Amino acid sequence: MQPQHKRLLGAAATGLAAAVAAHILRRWRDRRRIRRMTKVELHAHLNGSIRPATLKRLAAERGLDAACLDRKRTLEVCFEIFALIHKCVDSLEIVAVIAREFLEDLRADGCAYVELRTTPRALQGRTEADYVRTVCRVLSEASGITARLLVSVDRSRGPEAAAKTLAEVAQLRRSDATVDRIVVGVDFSGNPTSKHGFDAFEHLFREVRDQWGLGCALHVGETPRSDGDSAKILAFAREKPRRVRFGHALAFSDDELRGCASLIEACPSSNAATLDLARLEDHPRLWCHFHSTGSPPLAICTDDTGVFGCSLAGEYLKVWDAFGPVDLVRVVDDAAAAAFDACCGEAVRRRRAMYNV
Ligand code: 6MZ
Repeated sequence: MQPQHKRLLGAAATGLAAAVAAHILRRWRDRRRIRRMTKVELHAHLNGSIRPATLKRLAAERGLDAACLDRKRTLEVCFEIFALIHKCVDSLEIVAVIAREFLEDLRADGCAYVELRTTPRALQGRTEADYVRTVCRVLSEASGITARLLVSVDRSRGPEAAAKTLAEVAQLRRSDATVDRIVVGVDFSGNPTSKHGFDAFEHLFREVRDQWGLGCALHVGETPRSDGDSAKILAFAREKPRRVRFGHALAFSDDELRGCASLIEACPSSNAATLDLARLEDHPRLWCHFHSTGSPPLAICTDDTGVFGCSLAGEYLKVWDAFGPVDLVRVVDDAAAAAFDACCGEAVRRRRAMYNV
């Protein structure tokens, strides 16, 4: 090879190496910034957020078969895992432990404000009201993070059970100042293939929204249903969009969602698993949000860290890898604006001022 060719080749190799190094450095800096940035979590189910190590330990202590944990996460498998978790989380002491551990994990991930949701259960002779009181105490004692509660209505338990739970919560809100401060909304969740449609629960959500003045976080369009359920949820939300957020809302176009809800709670790992997506780039709601204008605001959420093996910072990184560069600070601001407690904005400002991210 001619000396001048050797020199050219050397210069090209040096240039390429410098470009690769700059790319790696930029990527490392982006990832570090996203990990540390101030975040908001609006869609996380308490029992689904159990630490995997805690779940494995509890299952082993109780001699329970945990084989479902090794299976690919379809919607069906997720609900088998919830059944296992519910067998393991069999006392209010354990409920308190998993709540504290999850708050710790969120704080480490840069979360300034969380709305945790859970379905009250009567455990070991204690009532559903005791369950709500316990969770509210733990959330009110959290430090370095502001935590609020959404009471979950599990559609598969049916409307009578939901009415009974909400009557107890209404009573508690009147008699317990901590519960009154911490409970900021009601969630509609549970197996989306359940026979119970939203119409059986609508009067309860109307009461929560109009008489209690609280927010409604409604799971909708997580999986297709043939009974017009989604249309009823969308119509309910359209009446007072600022009081309603949607969980998942995977099956709709931007046009269908317009004017319906203040925000969509997107859960990347959970949605990718239940939709069986090969790549997050194909997530229908995230795709619309980042590729079209006029798409409703969305929040990046975890859903069930214990079931999907994800984390809040990890979900932000996945979105960045699939759609970046995108404005993640705006995503957090949108989430803060749609929080059911206005104190979220202050929690976000405080953390940003303290950590400068
Ligand atoms: C619908 C879900 C869910 O309430 O015992 N839950 N409901 N779709 C999902 N997507 C995967 N993930 C969790 O937490 C577990 C309960 O949350 C609801 C289910 O009712 C599940 O049993 P809690 O704290």
